[in-house]
Amino acid sequence: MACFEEVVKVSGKHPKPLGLVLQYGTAGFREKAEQLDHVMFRMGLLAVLRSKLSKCSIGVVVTASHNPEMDNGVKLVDPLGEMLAPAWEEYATLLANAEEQHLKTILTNVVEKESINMQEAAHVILGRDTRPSSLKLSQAVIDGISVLGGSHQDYGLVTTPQLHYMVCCWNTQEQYGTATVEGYYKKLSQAFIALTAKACCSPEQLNVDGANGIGALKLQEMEPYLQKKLILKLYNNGTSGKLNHLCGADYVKVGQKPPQGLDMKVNERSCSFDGDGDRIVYYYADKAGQFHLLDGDKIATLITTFLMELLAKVDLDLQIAVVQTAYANGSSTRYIEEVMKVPVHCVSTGVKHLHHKAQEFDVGVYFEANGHGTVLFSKEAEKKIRRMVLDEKQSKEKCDAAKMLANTIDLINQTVGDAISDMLIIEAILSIKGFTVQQWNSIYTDLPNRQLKVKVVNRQVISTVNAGRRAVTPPGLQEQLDILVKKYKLSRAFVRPSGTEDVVRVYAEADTQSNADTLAHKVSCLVYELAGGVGEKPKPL
Ligand code: G16
Repeated sequence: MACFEEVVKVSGKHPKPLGLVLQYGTAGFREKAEQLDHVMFRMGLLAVLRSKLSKCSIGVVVTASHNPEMDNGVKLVDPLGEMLAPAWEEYATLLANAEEQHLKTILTNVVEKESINMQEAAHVILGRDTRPSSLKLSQAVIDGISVLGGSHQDYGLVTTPQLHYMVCCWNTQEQYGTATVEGYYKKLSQAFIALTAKACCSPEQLNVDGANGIGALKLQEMEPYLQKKLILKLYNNGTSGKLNHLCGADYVKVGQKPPQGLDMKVNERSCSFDGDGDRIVYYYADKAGQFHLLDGDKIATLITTFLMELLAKVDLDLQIAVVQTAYANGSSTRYIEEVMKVPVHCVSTGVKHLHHKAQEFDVGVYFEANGHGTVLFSKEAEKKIRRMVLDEKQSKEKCDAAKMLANTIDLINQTVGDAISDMLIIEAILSIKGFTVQQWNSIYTDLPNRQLKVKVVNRQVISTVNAGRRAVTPPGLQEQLDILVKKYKLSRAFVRPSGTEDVVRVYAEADTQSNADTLAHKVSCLVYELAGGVGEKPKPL
């Protein structure tokens, strides 16, 4: 194909480091920023092909989210704001790893396999996080888009979920919302104000740790639209600290401790965003100084409780379900299934898997324990709810409940987990129910747990089945892990290779914190010994 000759020429400006092999992982490519220029260029190319095929705008986000500042990454966003289709993840990996001389062949194969009409127009929507490397890398994406004749709209600095929202707005002719950052602020803040109009109490100040990232910038921009209906105190806003360093949702969740730089008074509720604003966790410290974390599982439980109450009132026969991953605390799963009587489904780590599963229900609530999640309403469910709002024959109670559900639908970013949107829905629920963060926390008690990371030579030597809960390789690992787990009460543990960092993740829970810590440490040692650990052997906690 003639246009690919030009691609090969321009590709010379974005050379692939010889022998570098990367994989489209849990959330796209993640690597040290200096290794990614060629990947960005090639993802620009791929986005154009995907856009030609779908006849829709395709999104590209330059971010490495929770990873350290020196990393970067890229992921493609499909027409309705969802994650890229799995078959295309494979194309992305092939394209990223192709040596220069094979680039043309790989592109031609994709075009032929997918029967892409190269005469179609292509449009790509671009956004990036605040990493110092992101601007230059997004320019490489634009080079890729341009060389294949695609047009683009660069939204510049936006949170990842804002970019997902824009893609959905573009492809629904703005039925989902206005495709501007202001449109996003207006849509969410109007829904928040309407939803909380009859709230029984106005909540006290909320501390927000912005992870020194884009979420902090965007929350500051949004604040005026909230018309003082929510009082926020922003910390780690990026003016001095480093992105995700000693702060942010991942630091708080994994370390089970508050971020640095946040002044937390006794019992005051606080929350942390991650580096690209798609995750959120809440927490507080009690009088005794004990830290209490309200993670994605607690968020899912709060939101599901609220939705169940409204769904019971509207009585529309809508099926609700919760989707979690192996990291979900055992107590949360038990509470949702046994006390709330809501079905729970467990899928592999990665929002793409949760999102997909949640689409099967009228109302699908999905949250990873790390605070990444949202709620999906099927088109049919949304229609029924909106119809009830306008139906004058219905009782006032039904109508009011339907209105609250409709406002909830508008407040939730249904394209992907969104820290800002999730924060607003949580704050709305707390004020409508008159709940303190302590009351929310007491819905159920988490089983003590610990997450650790182990460095190995090649993390792909560990492969897993059953949504990441059982390791099939290396031989013997799972059997020995099972023996360890049996030694502790209420215990569970698993290992899996991370899809975003060069580590193996270890998760353990047990009846006491000390047992969870010991189990996690012993499992880490197993991984170190059987999966080729590098550096020092894991030390006890
Ligand atoms: C990404 C994904 C999440 C996933 C997390 C960790 O989060 O979007 O779904 O839970 O990585 O994945 P892994 O354990 O495979 O490293 P983020 O916030 O970094 O985009």
